[in-house]
Amino acid sequence: MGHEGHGDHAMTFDEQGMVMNFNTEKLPGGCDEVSEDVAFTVRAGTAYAEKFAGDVFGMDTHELAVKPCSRVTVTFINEDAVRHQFMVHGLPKYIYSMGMFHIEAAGGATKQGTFIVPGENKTYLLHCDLAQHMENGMKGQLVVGKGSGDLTSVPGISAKFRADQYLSKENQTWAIFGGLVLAILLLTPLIRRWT
Ligand SMILES: [Cu+2]
Repeated sequence: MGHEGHGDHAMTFDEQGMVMNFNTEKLPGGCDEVSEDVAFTVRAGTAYAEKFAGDVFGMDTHELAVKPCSRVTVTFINEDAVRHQFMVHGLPKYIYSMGMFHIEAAGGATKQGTFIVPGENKTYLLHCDLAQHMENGMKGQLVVGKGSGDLTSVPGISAKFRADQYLSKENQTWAIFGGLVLAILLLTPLIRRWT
């Protein structure tokens, strides 16, 4: 089952899942050689979401940090019954089609893939792209070198971006009321001028 290749869509797939844009050889910009080989195990499972209020899906780690030009091997273990993905975005498109590296594991499956990161300091989005999985906890970041700043809404790393996460019902009511008062104050001089 499956096939391997070194074309534009380097990809393996079988009933356990798939790995897309794996790259063990092509050097991205800013790299004369692979700086080091690093290996991570990333586990996906609802159990890892329990410590983050409101999250449904989880990963046992939400941040991976590597040196520029590292060759990164990820073993992605899916402990849930549903499918999950380990997807990195923003990689150079001349090596990685659509700028991404992508592992997908069926329920209960383990898949492994390798890619080489560029030479610049940058923080890359990593997530599961299945509907609502990122919003419900499957978001992380890959920090290369010094990175380029934390992403928003990364569990355990940065604050939730959506305002409704920290505005209670009561506060929302006051916010709307405040907005109305402000609108009246601003409009009153205009109305006076017209009448
Ligand atoms: Cu998922």
